[in-house]
Order: sequence, then C-alpha cells, then structure tokens
Amino acid sequence: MKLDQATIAKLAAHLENCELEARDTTKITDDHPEMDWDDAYAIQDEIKRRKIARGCRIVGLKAGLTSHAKMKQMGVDTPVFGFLADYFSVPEGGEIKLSELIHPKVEPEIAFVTKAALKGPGCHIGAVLAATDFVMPAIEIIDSRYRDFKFDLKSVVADNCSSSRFVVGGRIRPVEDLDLRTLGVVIEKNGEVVALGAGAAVLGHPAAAIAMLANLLGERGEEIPAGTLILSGAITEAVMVKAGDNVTLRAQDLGSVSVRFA
Ligand code: 0L1
Ligand code: MG
Repeated sequence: MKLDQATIAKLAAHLENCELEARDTTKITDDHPEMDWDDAYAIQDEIKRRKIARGCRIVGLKAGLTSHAKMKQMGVDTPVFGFLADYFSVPEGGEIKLSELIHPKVEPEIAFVTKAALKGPGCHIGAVLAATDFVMPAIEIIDSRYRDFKFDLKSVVADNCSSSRFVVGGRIRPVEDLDLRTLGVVIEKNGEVVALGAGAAVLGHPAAAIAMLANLLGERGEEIPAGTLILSGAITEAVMVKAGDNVTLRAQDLGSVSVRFA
C-alpha cells in the first residue's frame, strides 16, 4: 500500500460526503497518483465501515465493468466490485429523487441470490450455478462521484464502483431452466427501447462475473456468504436519465422491473 491510514480515512470521508451531498469531485488519483489497488479497496472498505458505524446494513455486492460494452464506454479493461447498502434499495415501481444524485445512469443486470457460500480461488460458473438460489432482473442506478464520469479504475474502486441505487423485482426463477447466456434484456425509457442485449455480454455468462467476484474476494481471504444478493454487471452500456423519465427493464423469462425519476 502507498497511502497511510489518515489519507485513506480522509479520502473515504471526502468521497462518501460527495455521495451523501450529491456533489461531484475530481478523481482522487489526480492528487494521489501513487495509490495502488490495495489503497483503492481500502478506501472503499473505509466507506463501508463509516456506513455500518452509522447503522446502515450491507445488503449485497456488485460486480462492475463486466461487459465489453461497459469497459469500452468507460475506457478501462478490468472488472471491479463494490458493496450495496440498505438505502440503495428502491422498491419495484418506486421513485428516485434526482436531487439526491449527481448524474445517474441505469444499467440492466441479472441479480443472483446465493444459497451456499462461494469461495475462490478456482471458483467457476458451475460452482456459481450450484450455489445459486434464484436470479431476478435488476436495474442498477450508477452515479459516479467523479465529474462527468471521468475517472480511472483505482478512483472508481475507491468510490465503491459508482454504486448508488438498485431495483430488483420481476419473476424470481431458479437457474436450472434458464440459459442466462442467451437471455435477452431490453431497457425502455418512457416507452422507447434505448438499449438491448443478452446475458452473454457479461463475461460470456453472467455467472462468470459472480465467479470472478468470488475469486477476487478469495485473494483477500473473504468469501460470498450464502444468502447474498449480487448484481452481476451491466449487459448493455449505461443509459443517462433525467427528471420525469420512466425506466423499464424487460428480461426474457424474468418479467419486468420499473423505476421512475422525479
Ligand atoms: O456497475 C458498473 O458497472 C459501474 C462500474 C463503475 C464505472 C461506472 O461508473 O460506469
Ligand atoms: Mg452495474
């Protein structure tokens, strides 16, 4: 690690305050070009610790930048992971106040819920499918705290991978009868199709993103516990939203999920 504990705490407080006050900032590597991956995840961990200390519950995990569409859109080449706090969860059909966010974008994702622990190294799609209780469609709302979504990967990881809100719903299905690679998704904004794709856009199979996450956590001596909700990553590029927009995700075999922005 290149940063000391005081700097990690200061950067975590800065990024979390930007999130809570819905204001943007320049990327933190501008002032700390020496920071490494361990520093980036240590800042994310410190943001999580701050939330837990205030009484928040951690309700899940997310894999980010798991599709080539997203990596290309963001100009990066490695997937990343973050955590989901309780207040990120928006009820199906619910409303999100734009004033609470900076410049949100929506992403269509497949959410997994585990029934057994997953631990890397060596975690693979088969282990993930065997450990999956059910899947459901999810809209992730990302909201990078970095001005104009301009960042590098370490800054993104420190910023909890742009996590801000998510909506799950639709049909809850066990994975046995689904082919998640060919499962199609369509995102509509105000009734118009704005993005579409299939599960294979996520590392060839959405379960591969969960395996990657278990392997990354395994490197840190951590595992994905049974009963964990995990967003597997965007199937399409992220779509900008504005006040008044109604967003619906229609997922083949998994029904639909909606949210509106006020
Ligand atoms: O969920 C995601 O794929 C977001 C990862 C962070 C990068 C971004 O803000 O697009
Ligand atoms: Mg995402």
